[in-house]
Amino acid sequence: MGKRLTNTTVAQGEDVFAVMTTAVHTTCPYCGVGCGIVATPDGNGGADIAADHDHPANRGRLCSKGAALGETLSLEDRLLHPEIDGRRVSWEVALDTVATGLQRTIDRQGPDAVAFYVSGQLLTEDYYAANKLIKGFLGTANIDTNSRLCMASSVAGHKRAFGSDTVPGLYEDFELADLVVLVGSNLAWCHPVLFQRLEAARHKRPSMKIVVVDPRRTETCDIADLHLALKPGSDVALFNVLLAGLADRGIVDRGFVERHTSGLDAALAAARATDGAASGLSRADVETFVDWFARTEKVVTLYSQGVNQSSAGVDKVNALINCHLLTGRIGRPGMGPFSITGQPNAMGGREVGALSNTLAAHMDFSPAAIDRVARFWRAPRMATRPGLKAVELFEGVRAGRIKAVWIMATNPVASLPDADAVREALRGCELSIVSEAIRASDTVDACRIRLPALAWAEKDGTVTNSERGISRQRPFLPPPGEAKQDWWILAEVARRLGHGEAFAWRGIADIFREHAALSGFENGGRRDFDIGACASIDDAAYESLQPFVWGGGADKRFFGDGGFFHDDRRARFIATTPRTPVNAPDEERPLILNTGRVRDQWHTMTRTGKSVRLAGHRPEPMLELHPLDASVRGLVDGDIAEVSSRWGRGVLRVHVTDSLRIGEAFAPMHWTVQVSRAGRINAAVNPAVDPLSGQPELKHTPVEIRRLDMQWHGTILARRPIMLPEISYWARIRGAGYHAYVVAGDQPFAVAQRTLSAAVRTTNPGPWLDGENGVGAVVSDGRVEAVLTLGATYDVEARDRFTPFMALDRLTMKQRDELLHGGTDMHRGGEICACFGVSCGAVEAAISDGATSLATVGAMTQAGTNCGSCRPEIRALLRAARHMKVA
Ligand SMILES: Nc1nc2c(c(=O)[nH]1)N[C@H]1C(S)=C(S)[C@@H](COP(=O)(O)OP(=O)(O)OC[C@H]3O[C@@H](n4cnc5c(=O)[nH]c(N)nc54)[C@H](O)[C@@H]3O)O[C@H]1N2
Ligand SMILES: Nc1nc2c(c(=O)[nH]1)N[C@H]1C(S)=C(S)[C@@H](COP(=O)(O)OP(=O)(O)OC[C@H]3O[C@@H](n4cnc5c(=O)[nH]c(N)nc54)[C@H](O)[C@@H]3O)O[C@H]1N2
Ligand code: SF4
Ligand SMILES: [Mo]
Repeated sequence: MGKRLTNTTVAQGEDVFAVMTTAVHTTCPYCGVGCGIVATPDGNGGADIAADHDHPANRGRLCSKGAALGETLSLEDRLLHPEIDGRRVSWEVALDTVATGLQRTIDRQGPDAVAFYVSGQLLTEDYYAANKLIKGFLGTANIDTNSRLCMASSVAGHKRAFGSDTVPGLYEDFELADLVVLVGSNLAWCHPVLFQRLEAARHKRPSMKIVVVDPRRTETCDIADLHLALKPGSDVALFNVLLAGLADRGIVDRGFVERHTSGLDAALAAARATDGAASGLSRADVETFVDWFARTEKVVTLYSQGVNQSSAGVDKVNALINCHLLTGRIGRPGMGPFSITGQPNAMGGREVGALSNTLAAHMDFSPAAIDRVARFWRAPRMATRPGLKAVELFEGVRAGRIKAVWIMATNPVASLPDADAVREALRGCELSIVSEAIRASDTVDACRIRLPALAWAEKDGTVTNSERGISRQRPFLPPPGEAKQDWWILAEVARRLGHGEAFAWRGIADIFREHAALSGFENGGRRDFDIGACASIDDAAYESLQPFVWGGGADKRFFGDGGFFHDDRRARFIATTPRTPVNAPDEERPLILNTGRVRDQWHTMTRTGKSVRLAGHRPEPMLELHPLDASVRGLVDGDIAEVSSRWGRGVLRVHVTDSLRIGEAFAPMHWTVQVSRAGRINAAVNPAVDPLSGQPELKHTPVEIRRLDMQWHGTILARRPIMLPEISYWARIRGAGYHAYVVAGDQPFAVAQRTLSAAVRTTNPGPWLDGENGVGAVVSDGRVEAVLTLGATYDVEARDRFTPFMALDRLTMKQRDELLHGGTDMHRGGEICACFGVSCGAVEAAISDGATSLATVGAMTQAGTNCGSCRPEIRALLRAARHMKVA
């Protein structure tokens, strides 16, 4: 359990902790599923975290990340006071500096020299405040959100098809469907609770079919009846073939098409002209897919970043929506296209209009809407045209067109493509401001003015999940240090700029009511988003607000009977033509780098990176490669390799796997400079964008990969952090009461031994003991302070072998000998179950002792019996064991 260190400015903190011990119903701060959580503070700065059994999104379920939230609450890494140029300042000074800086920039260069870069991890009320300030009062729409990297293509695709950015369906549609098509979604790892719901539904109704469309064989494929490992980027070709195939078989809902749509002929002509071979799939597999789709009325097509993060992202979205329009399978139980959102409040961001090309309350920059919003806000300086999109926004900063940039709740130096250029842009910017919860991140390091923000456990407001469900996030811990909620910071700056009246909210409920009122303002059913009824709720009703889904008819779905939001109320078929990605592989860079997520880390690891139990699943930044691509490059599992592109490079640990297609590599997006020297893969990632949505092509970068010759590999476990010398590769891993480092380098072995042991001893003093096989340790008063092991090859199990010793307060002589001989064998194979800390080795042992199912493995080891996120991996081990037996 994470403990809060109280500090001087939380003088009253002890008392506050003492009163805050009742259970609070709140919402998970991670993914867009939006699970309900019950948090019970322990009176000591920590809290017990449990699933909310009554929340409609999860009904008692949580995934490994949600279940580990209690481990992320400690304050040691938090930004607790405002800072300017590394010096602590008062809020007065910080806010005055921000306000005068923004004003001076606007006076000299005009409002377009100012930009905000915000996030789907802001609460709706914070998000609303940021958008109102810049678009209504500073006079520019240069506000974009990290959701540009996440679902901008879906927004654009929805608008083209429906005339509005509407997600038509509900989560229960996955359970009601007879065919679920998952396109570019690793649901098992990225939306685990929905995956569990899907799994449970299919268990109940085994006739239900699941198709996964993803170039990689992911854990999600574990429950797939058909995995279509298409060529990356070729989704439009596949869905065009589907559209033509459906039309040819006469699977057309003529009534729906005639009454509610237009544009079918052009779309069908484009589909018929498509070369199906472009997807690289076998004819038979495509035929099966078309057949199943044709034969099944209840189809849901769920899609995510494999669709959105593409230079053809919007076309991919429309190509798949076309198939649902043709068959009239939309907005009815168990049917429809479903864009699953990533962040907890990606949908709230859409509602407040925080993309640079949208206005508040699902409005656009049409003259009527600009006028309407300006009147509602009584805005003195309304933005009148769209602003810059994320990638261009930071190009603007780098080129000096933008002189002042304010970043809130996102880490662009790690998460934007061509990330070195982003860092350079921020370092060269006159006025770089960051509102952040933590003290050290790649972005915080690059910004001059740092404003401490409240984090999940402390902040108050609402979020909207992927099914349009609005839930409250409620504080259950007192505000630490001088940290403030984002809306307050914005309102204080607004007041200093002379707009006090428009930002004179007394509290969070005031903002929510204003946001709700705007959604209903002059709406009359012309805009999908209308929660105008909430404009009059009182503070008590806001406080006790229960989760609710906005919009749709009685059954909460949109478009089952037409009613689209184009002026003629018809949906549009969009003619889509496959095209090759903007930057294609060539001789120099023949491989395609795909990037994405792993099960137990969240984005740039500022929170999940604090959890010991989440550290075990994927401890290092792994570069996955197909065996053939590895062997021609002389690479084997565990090697260190450099990935290089036109934009930059990364250095990662190689993992060879046939779950990838030949010619492709995969790297996780999570590692930053804080946790790995060169694991920050976005330094290499392609900044090309979709021409309509501006969403970057994060899944498709031409790269070359080469083996780096390492003279030595090593592992360090140390109670206190180490300042490592310059070496080729390192990654830091969280342990219980210690820090672990895996290291590798190209200097001579003896040099490494000397410099690394010196680095260890600088912060972990005590008597040094030399062991065997390259092991050395600092053991003081019988307790291990640090242990270092170096060898010529990568020893993947070293960390597991030494971990048990760090839990001991005093070593026996036997344990000391064991340590110096190279550790113990208890934890072989890394962790599989984060909830109970069960290793792969332990699961394999249970299997060889006779476990044959999830249930028996669970009974013998506890693995998989809590959150269930590891069940696909346990099943894979069971399958592997069965294959071994057969073979
Ligand atoms: N554990 C965890 N969960 C998360 C997050 C996290 O950081 N960690 N982040 C959240 C956020 S913000 C988001 S946006 C979601 C993302 O959730 P997902 O979109 O499910 O996750 P990704 O791993 O980014 O990408 C999904 C898949 O797209 C595939 N793909 C790549 N190229 C193509 C292609 O051309 N076509 C197709 N069809 N597929 C392709 C990749 O191989 C990958 O398996 O996850 C959310 N949930
Ligand atoms: N290569 C590659 N890159 C990607 C992706 C990919 O698939 N591949 N996916 C993209 C996607 S979909 C996304 S969503 C982005 C995510 O990328 P980011 O948004 O950059 O990632 P996070 O680590 O979630 O950053 C959130 C930051 O906000 C801080 N924070 C948390 N709560 C608060 C708060 O209440 N207020 C303030 N002010 N700060 C807070 C956290 O400490 C953290 O530093 O990454 C994108 N980048
Ligand atoms: S699925 Fe996991 S990460 Fe997503 S909201 Fe639920 S508990 Fe949080
Ligand atoms: Mo995302």
